[in-house]
Amino acid sequence: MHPIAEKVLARDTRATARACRLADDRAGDHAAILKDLFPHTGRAWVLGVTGNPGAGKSTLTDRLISVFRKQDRRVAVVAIDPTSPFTGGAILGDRIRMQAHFGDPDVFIRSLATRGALGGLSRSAVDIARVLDAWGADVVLVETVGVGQDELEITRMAHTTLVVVAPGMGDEVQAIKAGILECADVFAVNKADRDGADAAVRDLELMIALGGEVASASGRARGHSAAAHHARAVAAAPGGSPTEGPWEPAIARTVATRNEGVAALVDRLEGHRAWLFGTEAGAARREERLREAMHVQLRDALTDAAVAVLGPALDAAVHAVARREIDPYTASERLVEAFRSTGAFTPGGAVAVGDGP
Ligand SMILES: Nc1nc2c(ncn2[C@@H]2O[C@H](COP(=O)(O)OP(=O)(O)OP(=O)(O)O)[C@@H](O)[C@H]2O)c(=O)[nH]1
Ligand SMILES: [Mg+2]
Repeated sequence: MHPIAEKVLARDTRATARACRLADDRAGDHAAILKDLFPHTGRAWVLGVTGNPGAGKSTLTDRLISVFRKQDRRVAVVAIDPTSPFTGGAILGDRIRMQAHFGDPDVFIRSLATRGALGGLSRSAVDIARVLDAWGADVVLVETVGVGQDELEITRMAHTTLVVVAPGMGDEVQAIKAGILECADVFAVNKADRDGADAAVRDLELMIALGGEVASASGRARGHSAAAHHARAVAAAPGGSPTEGPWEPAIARTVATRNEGVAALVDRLEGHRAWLFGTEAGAARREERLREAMHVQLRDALTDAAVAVLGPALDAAVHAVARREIDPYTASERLVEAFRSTGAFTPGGAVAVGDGP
């Protein structure tokens, strides 16, 4: 086993930070380390926390850390700095807001800057969450701003996605626009000490109801049905056993700064976890997510392999398309043909993964 992987499993903080950095940079032995760690992952509950800049994600995350620590769970936080004009100082802000937990050996906080490369951020976040899972985190909180493509990919990797909404910020509308409903398992209407919280809750309830109807109409019952309501009520009940049926997003009101509503929020989150891990519908959801993740992994791996093999041919194709000598569709088809003919791609052999025939 790679020495860094060994140290991560021994809960060495410095080696864990190092492994995170290597995974983020895709540098050094990152692939070997991740492969060695993978068999030791799968225990952690990955909880995504997303929402608009300033909605209160970090303040709420800090409260959640406290709740989980009281339950003697190990907590890891991946705070993603989008380096956007709105949140230029997010890393510093996050550090300040979570500093109470910095000396705690059972809390690991890691900030992650956005990479330029397409999909780089979500790739890094997935890998770092795996490192922290192997480190022994019971809960991995992934805080990410907003609703861009990267963020949507990150919410797909989370088991449970918490969307933090603050009243009067236009969040609600934003949420609908970005299709965040697809990803939201629980909404926190934070800053409930401010005007507009009731309206935000109503908007979300309406949105969830409409989302359910649209989904039912298209055959993917995600329901506003009585059964779904029942499932939600039972699943969200503390100590109650989850019931089969689709998950309907739950809503909690919080005032993160005053630590109000946090227990109820945790109940909703735990309700989703119970549903995800305790029902057939939840198992189906997990398999669907895993399949999506495999597709992304495969796409990346295939692209890397093809680019490595086709380098000059790819450049030539780009130039030819730019000069309108060939259309991009035909060019892509020819590149795929060329890649196949190199033998780098051998359908029979290359897919022989797992138990075999
Ligand atoms: N009134 C009120 N203010 C809050 C509440 N929660 C957070 N805030 C304040 O809102 C501001 C932003 O909080 P953060 O927790 O940094 O928000 P964030 O979503 O993490 O922000 P970014 O990471 O920059 O996107 C801070 O000044 C908090 O003190 C709340 O429930 N009520
Ligand atoms: Mg923050």
